[in-house]
Parts: sequence; C-alpha cells; structure tokens
Amino acid sequence: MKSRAAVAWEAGKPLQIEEVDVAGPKQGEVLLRMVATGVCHTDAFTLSGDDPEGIFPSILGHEGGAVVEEIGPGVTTLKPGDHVIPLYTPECGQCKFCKSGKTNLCQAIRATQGKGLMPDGSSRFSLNGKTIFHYMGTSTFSEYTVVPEIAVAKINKAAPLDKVCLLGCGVTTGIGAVLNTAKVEPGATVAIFGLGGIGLSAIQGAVMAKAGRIIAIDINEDKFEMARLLGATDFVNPKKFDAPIQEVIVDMTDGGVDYSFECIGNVNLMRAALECCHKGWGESVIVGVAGAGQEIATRPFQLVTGRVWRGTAFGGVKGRSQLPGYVDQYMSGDIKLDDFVTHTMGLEDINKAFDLMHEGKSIRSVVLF
Ligand code: NAD
Ligand code: AHE
Ligand code: ZN
Ligand code: ZN
Repeated sequence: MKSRAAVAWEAGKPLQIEEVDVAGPKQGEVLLRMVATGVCHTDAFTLSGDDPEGIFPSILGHEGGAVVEEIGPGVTTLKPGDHVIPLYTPECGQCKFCKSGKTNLCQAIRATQGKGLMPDGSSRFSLNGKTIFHYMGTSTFSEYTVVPEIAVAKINKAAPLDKVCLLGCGVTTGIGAVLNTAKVEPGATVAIFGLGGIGLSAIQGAVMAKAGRIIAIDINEDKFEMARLLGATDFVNPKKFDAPIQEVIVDMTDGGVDYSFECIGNVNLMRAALECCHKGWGESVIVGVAGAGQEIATRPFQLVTGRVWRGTAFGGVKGRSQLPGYVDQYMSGDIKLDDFVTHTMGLEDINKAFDLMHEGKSIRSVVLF
C-alpha cells in the first residue's frame, strides 16, 4: 500500500514528505495506521548524524499513537481496530532479559531493529524499488507502519491517541527513570538536569514519588514555569554561576542530592549530575543519549565514596505489560500529558517540530495524520 511518510534521506538534511510503499505484515507482524506521533530529541539526535546506529534513508519516529489496520499470520494478541502504542523496547516475555525480572531491555529483535530491519532481516518500506529503513522498530513518521506483535502495547480505546502517544517515549521515560530506575523515596532531594519532555516528566515522577525537594536545572529559563507548575521547588540556570554547577547544587543541598537525572545528552553534565550527588548514597541516572565517540568521566573516588551511576532506557518500563497502566493513569488524572503538547502540526510541517525543539520553544510537538 501507499503511505505518506517523512523520509530522512541523509544526516543533517530536513525530512522529505514522500509517498512510500509499505508491504503488508508478515508472520508475527501488524500493520498500524498512525493517528499521531510526538517528536523526541532522539529523533533529532539520529537525524543529526550523531547516532552510531543511524541508517539512511529511513523513516524516523518512535512516539506514536496508532490503530491496528491489519494483522499478519500467527498474530494472536491484537486485532484490527485495537488502539496501540508501538514499542521501541519490545516485550517478548521469553528471552533471557524478559525473564530476568531485572530489566525491560528485551533483546528478542534488538539486532535487526538496530539495523533498521524487521526481525526477518528485510524492510517493509520502499520507494521506487529502493529500500527505506525502519527506525527503532517503530517508524512512526509514516501514516502506515509495520511492527512486530511483541512491539505493540494494546491500550484503552477511550484514551486520546494524540496525547497518549507521548507515553510511547518521553513521558514514560522521565517518570519511569524516577520510579523504576532510581526508586526515589518520599522526602528525597532530587536534581533534574534538562527540562525538555524527559526532564519535565522526571519532575512529574519525582512529585509522584513524594520527593521533598526537586531542583530543576536548565540554561533556558523559559522552561522554569512549566517545571514549577509540575512541582519543582528550586530553579537553577548554570549560566548564572561562575562555579561548576555540581558545586552550586552541593552548596544548596547540605552536601548533595539523593538522586539526580541527566536528561540532556551532554557528557559534561552527566559528570556534573553524578558529582552533585551526596557522598555515601547519592545516585545519578543517565537518561540523555550522547553522540558517537563521546564518553563519560569522573574520578573513581566519586564512586568509591558511595555515589552510584545508573542509566535507563524507556524508564525501565516493560511496554506490553506495564504501558497500558500508564495510559490508565493518564485517564484517571494521575499522569499529566496535555500540557506537554505545546505544538501540533500536519506531517507536511514536521520539520517545524525539529526547528521548535532546537530553538527551545517546544516541549513536545505532536504530528497529527
Ligand atoms: P529536549 O530537547 O526537549 O530537552 C533538552 C533540554 O535540555 C532543553 O530544555 C535544553 O534547554 C536543556 N539543555 C540543553 N543544554 C543544556 C545545558 N548545557 N545545561 C542545562 N540544560 C541544557 O530533549 P528531550 O526530548 O527531553 O530529550 C532529552 C534527552 O533524553 C535527549 O538526549 C534524548 O535523546 C534522551 N532520551 C533518552 C531516552 C531513554 O530512554 N534513555 C528516552 C527519550 C529521550
Ligand atoms: N542508538 C544509540 C543509542 C540510542 C539510545 O540509547 N536509545 C535509547 C532510547 S532513546 C529514546 O528516545 C534506548 O532505548 N537504548 C537502548 C537500546 O537498546 O537501544 C547508540 O548509541 O547506538
Ligand atoms: Zn524518545
Ligand atoms: Zn524479550
């Protein structure tokens, strides 16, 4: 079938709207009709050329809300008409990782997914006979996309797909980083570096965890108002201080924070986020994604003296079994999404979403199909 899609032809170039060919779902796959998709910083990261796994031409996008259009042979848990969120972290329930009880990082299809291919090693997208690659197993910047059954969370049909699409990445990641990865406890002091869709969601998670103090850090002070509305208690612009930001936070907090979250993708701030943690117990979670070749550094003494470095993907959430519950929490008012959608646009204007992100003007742009 034909599908309107935003194609990333090469790194660093705007996406181009094309009418691509989409092959039908094969064994264990489903065809989805996208209703809405958020644009996450990771899409911009891959488009920039910094992602070692970036492949071109490809169809980016991984924060979708969709309806099942058609199911392939062998699919048993989904049917046409189901409302779903595609999962870049699938959940097969069978692999060593799924069974470990220790991680959400299902590896059943990770190898092919990283090569821009479906599990059988081929792509469902093409244009004039030329292969277009998938992205993160989801490719939500297309009206129609094909995904494996294990990479689909079936959700409440009453939920608005143009809002709950944000649970496909950003909001779930931020909340999950706090609740699942760090397991912040009531009364804790928390520092959040970067107040985009992820960092603001981490603030939301910190409020859910009943953190006592939530320090919001960003160089764009326009982000502070929403951080305050969500429940942040302190606001810090590192540009306003001569001292390294970790020293500033340590001085503000009687020796450092209990938990910090790096939600930017900057290795220098990953170091600062670790080093602003309290001696003996402070834990720092890396959420931001850094480019090819970049590495983190700190004095080992920081760890010897009890600070802990962790990382998280998709907030540690298992998509098929746990994401529907996040949707229900939105429906019951316990998770906020509406205010995160600062801009909406048609697919033809998707490049505007990237411009708004780079200009620091949006939290999330949502593309409506
Ligand atoms: P975003 O662009 O919306 O927000 C980033 C924020 O960081 C902005 O508010 C910006 O002003 C701020 N910032 C930039 N440089 C800064 C600096 N030097 N000091 C302080 N603040 C600074 O991005 P996002 O969509 O919220 O994504 C944030 C990061 O999280 C990205 O690296 C993204 O790739 C990553 N991410 C990771 C996961 C995961 O599963 N680990 C999931 C989603 C996104
Ligand atoms: N491909 C990159 C890493 C990108 C990355 O870390 N992706 C996160 C999700 S970001 C969502 O916005 C993730 O899930 N990572 C775990 C995984 O298996 O990809 C690289 O550096 O190669
Ligand atoms: Zn994302
Ligand atoms: Zn698995």
